[in-house]
Amino acid sequence: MSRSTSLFEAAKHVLPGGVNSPVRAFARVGGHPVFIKQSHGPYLVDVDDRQYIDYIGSWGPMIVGHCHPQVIARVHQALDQGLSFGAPTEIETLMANKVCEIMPSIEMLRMVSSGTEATMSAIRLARGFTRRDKIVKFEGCYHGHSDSLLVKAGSGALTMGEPDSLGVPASLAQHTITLEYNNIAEVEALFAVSGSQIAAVIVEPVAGNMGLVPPVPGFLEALRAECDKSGAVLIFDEVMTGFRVALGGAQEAYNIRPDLTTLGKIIGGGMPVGAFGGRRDIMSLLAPLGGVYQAGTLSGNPIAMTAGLATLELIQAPGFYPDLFARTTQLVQGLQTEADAAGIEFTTNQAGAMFGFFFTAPEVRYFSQVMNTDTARFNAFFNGMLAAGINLAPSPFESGFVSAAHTEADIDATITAARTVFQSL
Ligand code: HOZ
Repeated sequence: MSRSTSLFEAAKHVLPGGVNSPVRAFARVGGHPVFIKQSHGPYLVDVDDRQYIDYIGSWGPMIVGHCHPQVIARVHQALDQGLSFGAPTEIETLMANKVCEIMPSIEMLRMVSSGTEATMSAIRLARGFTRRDKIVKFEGCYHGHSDSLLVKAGSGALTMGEPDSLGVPASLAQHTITLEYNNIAEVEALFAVSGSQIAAVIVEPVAGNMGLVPPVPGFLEALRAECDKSGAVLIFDEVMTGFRVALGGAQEAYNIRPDLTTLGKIIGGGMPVGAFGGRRDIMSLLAPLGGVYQAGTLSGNPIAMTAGLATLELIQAPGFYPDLFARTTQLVQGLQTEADAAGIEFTTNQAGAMFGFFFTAPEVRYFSQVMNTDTARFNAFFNGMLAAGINLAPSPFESGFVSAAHTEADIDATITAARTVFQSL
């Protein structure tokens, strides 16, 4: 029995499903998760001393690669000063200034400890600002696990086959209206009837929790226009796409200015961090300035701020994004070529340094298409790649992430492994 297998058995006695986040349990793909003991650059090493080329990147944060020496050195320095003070520190302002500089739609920022906190708080703020209750989200988009947002959700919720969670009061879920992602007509029809009741539209501007699905031309523009007309707050959930699909996130890549933005992952450089920010008039309603309450013991934690700020400084290096995006394109094109050569129905999506792939022929733009892909084939591909030392997300409903540490040789090795696996399907 491998050490991973025995650790998983032990974990199941004390952790529900043996994990602290459902998708890690491999329920969707079968088999047992590998337990990781260390990482470096683009690689993970498991407890049985097997090395993997990693395309999860801790689900997005590790954009400069694992254990980047500059990030680690800065964190070591910060550790010597103390782990947490529960009082303001200078680095929180440095971080806020850096984010406002990179994303000009953000005029003020509040740091929190996770993406879920960021989206939950942004929704409360939008409701407080508009004095309205209803929110709009899109099927298959995932905005963390707060009650209002765990309705027809993506990511782990889809993995478990339960897009609606037990425990969410129906009286609360009724305020969440769910529309089809990329369906402009549906958005316009809803706002024509109910626009004046809607507090906020929250969207992953590039959907990353039903696989990767980019917005069709005009979709994000339509959201902006309808929010402008109705007075609803447009929230871009850029927890995944922030600093990932462009330095300035999807709002830069697609040139749409949201009212509020939620962030996580890269902004923490691998530490538990989230943030939300945006228009000064909206953010000014947040306690202690205004009547919308939000707080957190570890918010703005100095170690997390240090790891995040070090990462944000590294990604501003000239040439960082062109190289990263070229590597991602090399990967998706290589996978497509090998699938075609093996006669497998397969399609890929890419947004900057994020990618997705689906076992189906047509281009994927809608949630219903995602749900009609060949997930049995995905499972076989995933397990074949894992056996070959390639770590992909263990679900067809997640995205992949490339880091600046991935070399051309790493991508070539991945494509070579995929050739053999495709031929075996
Ligand atoms: N829900 C996140 C992925 N979309 C995080 C999964 C995890 O960390 O296990």
